[in-house]
Amino acid sequence: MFKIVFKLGMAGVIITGLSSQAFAHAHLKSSTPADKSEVITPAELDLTFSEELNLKFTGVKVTGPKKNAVKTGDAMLMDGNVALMVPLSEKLAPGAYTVEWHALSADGHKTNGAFTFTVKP
Ligand SMILES: [Cu+2]
Repeated sequence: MFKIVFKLGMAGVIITGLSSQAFAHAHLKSSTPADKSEVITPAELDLTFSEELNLKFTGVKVTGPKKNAVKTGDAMLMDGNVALMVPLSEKLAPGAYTVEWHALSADGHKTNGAFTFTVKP
């Protein structure tokens, strides 16, 4: 009996492994500010993904012109849970910013990436 359960378990692992290739994960479709854009100081970041997100395991790390970590407020999901809104707690000084994001989609897959924007003087 144990062997059968074990085999079924292994089959499940293999099927899960294969099917994860077939489904789209949460890819970043668009953001505000947009990648490589020049903007006036934004009050928030909006990231729109291709799939519904799990807020608990989705977030961003924002790095400023002096490699400083930028403070962010509590992120929330919008637009049917495909968009992540991250309020910025401080006014961003002019310069280049990098947003590194990580996401867990509702189908249980993790993705990550980054985009940059520049705050105009
Ligand atoms: Cu997926």
